[in-house]
Amino acid sequence: MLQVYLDPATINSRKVLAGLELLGMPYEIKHVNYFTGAHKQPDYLAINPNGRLPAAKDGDFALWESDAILQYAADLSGSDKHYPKDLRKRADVNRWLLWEVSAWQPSCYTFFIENAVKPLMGAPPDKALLEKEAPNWRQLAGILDARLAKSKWLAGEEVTIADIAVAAPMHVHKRQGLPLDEFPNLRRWMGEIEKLPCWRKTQGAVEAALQPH
Ligand SMILES: N[C@@H](CCC(=O)N[C@@H](CS)C(=O)NCC(=O)O)C(=O)O
Repeated sequence: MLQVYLDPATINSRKVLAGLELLGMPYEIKHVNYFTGAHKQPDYLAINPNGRLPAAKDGDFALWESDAILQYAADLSGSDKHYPKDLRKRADVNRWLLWEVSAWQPSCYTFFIENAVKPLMGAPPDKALLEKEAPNWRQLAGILDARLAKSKWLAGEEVTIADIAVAAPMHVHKRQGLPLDEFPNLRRWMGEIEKLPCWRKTQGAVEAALQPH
């Protein structure tokens, strides 16, 4: 069984948890406490030398990068529905995964740290940083909004691992202070994500992990 090393509070951990649930892949959670810095300790660094969450192990095979974990799990599960095998459909999903990790996640991450994590640790958000990031976030959200005007899910009429990966960076969007209401298609899609059993099932762990530390 896949072992996943994570803290459900974090964006990329939530992504892996919800993705595995979507795929119906069994997994065992090894909790690594983000707030106490357990991801910087030698035992975790031996699995992921980046000292970042999450990571996974399948037997003696260790894997890090959350989207790579999702792709691996999807291929293990053989799900054509959630990770299509058709060349163009798969390229479309892969495109959103790469965009998420290179552009979308770094932007959402600023709002996550400043508005969701820092208050839990008794630190004030950096307002100047948030203001600086806001136009970039709006530009990226506009790209998603335009795409989501055309179909129910990011890659068409089926929910794929791309939807989970792109939703994860805004998984606590209210706490993050993200202006979703300015983007009706994005707002509609996030509502659909929040109704998915895989999302709902992993929400409790997120809320529990986001208590004051
Ligand atoms: N590209 C990596 C990013 C991993 C990452 O940045 N994880 C965050 C939590 S969401 C983390 O562990 N941050 C701790 C740190 O940077 O020290 C992935 O997708 O797995």
